[in-house]
Amino acid sequence: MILAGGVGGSRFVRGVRHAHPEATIDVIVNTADDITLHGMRVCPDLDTMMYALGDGIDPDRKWGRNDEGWRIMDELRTYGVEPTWFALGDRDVATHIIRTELMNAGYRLADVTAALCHRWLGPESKIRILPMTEDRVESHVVVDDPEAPSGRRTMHFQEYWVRHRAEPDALEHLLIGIKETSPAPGVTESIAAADLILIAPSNPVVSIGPVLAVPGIRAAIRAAKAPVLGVSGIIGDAPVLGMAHRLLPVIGVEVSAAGVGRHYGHRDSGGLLDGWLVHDTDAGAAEALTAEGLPTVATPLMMDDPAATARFLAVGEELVGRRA
Ligand code: FO1
Repeated sequence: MILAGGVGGSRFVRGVRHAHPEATIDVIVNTADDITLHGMRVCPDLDTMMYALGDGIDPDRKWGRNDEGWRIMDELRTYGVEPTWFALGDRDVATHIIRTELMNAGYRLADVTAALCHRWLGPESKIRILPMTEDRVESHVVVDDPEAPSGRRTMHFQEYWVRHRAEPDALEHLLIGIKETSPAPGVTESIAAADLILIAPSNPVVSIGPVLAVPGIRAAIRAAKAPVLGVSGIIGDAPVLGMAHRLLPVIGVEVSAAGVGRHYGHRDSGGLLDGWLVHDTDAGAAEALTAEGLPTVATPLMMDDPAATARFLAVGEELVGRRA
């Protein structure tokens, strides 16, 4: 069982699949990045996971469909319809239309996701992609805005991330609606039944943070019989992918592998982890965290290909006492 966001998460899942070709793998995916645009429900992390595992992802952008066209966006732009800063490709739009239609017809997001995955992963797939919740929850970011009456402005995470490229300093990260959410069907059952729980090297604030904030998920992980292994997405003082360094300070976490390891914490001291993997260059952090009681190993963490990911996963499994 894996907790994950989109780009880094899907790369990690491919490595886990490589390491365990026959295993049943449930992936619990962040949905707080989701957004409704042009009347369509868009679920970026679910789609990135689904397209990447189904070989339909654009290899350069790392989101959206490969062999994509942009005629719908061009047409919307010509009409002057906003937002034009969030690009929905023609092929990708088909996914959003189907999702929106099914949800409007009353189907739950988990069922819709399973239906979409039927195409991408096949009917016999042993990978199950589960949204963290069925309920609407959105990541918002608060920034300074001298022109706003309060001097601050709150915007959807996608506006902060895509439109503003995470450039303004984030003052706060809000998860709107999170308290009213509950885990999607299958999520807590999957956690309880897992024989290994993995926290992918995804953004700890906007990808893993929302999953853990769904009431019931954190407690289910703490109560699980399976060992919990986390993988740092921060190498040195920078994220391998994305812009986690722009948001970690907002939740008071140092931008380092040690900072994120302490943030997730050891299971015995109220945290989640039984083991933590950091990159080779963070050997000092591994020593410090191990001395503090969180078993940590430094090993090459680059996910250049699934085999490389599988290699560091084996190191982590050994650390938490589960051999492949
Ligand atoms: N990222 C961008 O940088 N620009 C875009 O226009 C954009 C559109 C988009 C459409 C569908 C989708 O599934 C993802 C998309 N992304 C885009 C990626 C997405 O904004 C983020 O990378 C994730 O939400 C962060 O995990």
